[in-house]
Amino acid sequence: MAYGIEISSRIVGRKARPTIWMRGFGVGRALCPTTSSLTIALVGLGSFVGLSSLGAESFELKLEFPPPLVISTPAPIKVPHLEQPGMKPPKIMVPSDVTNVAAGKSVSSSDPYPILGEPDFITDGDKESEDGYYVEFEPGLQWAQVDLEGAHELFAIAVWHYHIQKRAYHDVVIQIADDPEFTDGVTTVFNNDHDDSSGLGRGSDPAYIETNRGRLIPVNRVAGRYVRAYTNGNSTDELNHVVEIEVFGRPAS
Ligand SMILES: [Ca+2]
Ligand SMILES: [Ca+2]
Repeated sequence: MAYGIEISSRIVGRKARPTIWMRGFGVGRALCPTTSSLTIALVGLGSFVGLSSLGAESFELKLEFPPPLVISTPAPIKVPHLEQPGMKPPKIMVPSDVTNVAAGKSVSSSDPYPILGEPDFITDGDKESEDGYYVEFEPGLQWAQVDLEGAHELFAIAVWHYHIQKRAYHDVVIQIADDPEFTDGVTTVFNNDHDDSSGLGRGSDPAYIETNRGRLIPVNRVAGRYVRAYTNGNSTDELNHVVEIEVFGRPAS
């Protein structure tokens, strides 16, 4: 596998910071994140029962991962309902016309002036987690919200919060809605707020340790235009971070 060095300049707060990293061109992503953020692997057709309604062609959704780079000092993770590390992600079959419809879309947030970064980092296709790649929101329950710019039929959502340290985020809640205020057609597709401290309702999903693989969440063909992702601090500090959100779907017919 050949390697190349790419040099770019990232904005950190108001300062431009040069960043150098290596990536594998052999199996890594191409240079255009909007076309390469999703890789779909062909799976033997007909080997999955109950998918005929998806159409003649269905594929297993495969995420593309940034390099596994854990460089921050370890910190205790004292979280109840913590999932065992190394759990396999769900296998999700999608029709062939499904793409990452969040790529390049506009992002708003509950914290209008992030401590670090810009909300648009969340849909820019970069999933590394070093300084300059994540948005940092103030303490408390915060959300970031992607506008898909039209109703879509959704099959999966993937979220990367911060993965250069092993940590778990509190009150991870992912919702889909028809309106930007989240009052119309709200569907919760992930909720690990076990004690309802968020006020969004008690969730039964487990807390989990962040890795470069993010979190892949199945969505059962929910229709909606907006995707909102909440957190309320993490096992290391009270701050909130998001590196990337991917939303896999197709325009609603
Ligand atoms: Ca990003
Ligand atoms: Ca909670």
